[in-house]
Amino acid sequence: MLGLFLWFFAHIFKSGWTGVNERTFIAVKPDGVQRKRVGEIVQRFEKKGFKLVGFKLIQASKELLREHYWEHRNRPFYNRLVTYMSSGPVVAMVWQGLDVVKTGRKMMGQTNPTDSMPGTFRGDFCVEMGRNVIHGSDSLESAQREISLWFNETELCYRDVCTINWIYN
Ligand code: D4T
Repeated sequence: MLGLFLWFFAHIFKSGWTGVNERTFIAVKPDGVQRKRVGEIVQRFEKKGFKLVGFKLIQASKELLREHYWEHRNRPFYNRLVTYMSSGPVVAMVWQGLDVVKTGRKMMGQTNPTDSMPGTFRGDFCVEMGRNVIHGSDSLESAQREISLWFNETELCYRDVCTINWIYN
């Protein structure tokens, strides 16, 4: 019941999605799952201090992926991207914390792994743009759209963590 209330609150009042309650959608792509990078990706988000709110292994349908990458529908790589993303299961996650959208993107690195610094997921785990291991929302608006697309409200866990005062002042 509390979860339902918080979900409505977050959707109606944007402030519910900001500050320490900011959330982002992160997905380990099929290559990342096959190459066993899930554990390390989860570990780095946990080590950083972010809170895991949603997590599932899912074989995404092409319909879901076309919707997810709708902004790229007219780009030449769109069909190839949808095929790649549907080629195996994806680990879909929601992470929460202060500035998690921006920080998540920094942790990922650039779209092209060649431009990604060592220490980032794409800098460390992959070499080609068409197999770049991880997705992360690029704005608060994208995060909200993607979280509602991939998760329903009952799959998200709003919970307190006892380390909060050791992460935020
Ligand atoms: P995603 O959305 O997967 O997190 O990647 P980015 O946010 O870093 O990059 P994007 O939306 O511009 O691209 C989405 C996805 O398409 C692949 N891609 C991209 C590709 O195969 N060829 C291309 O020329 C571009 C620009 C890689 C990521």
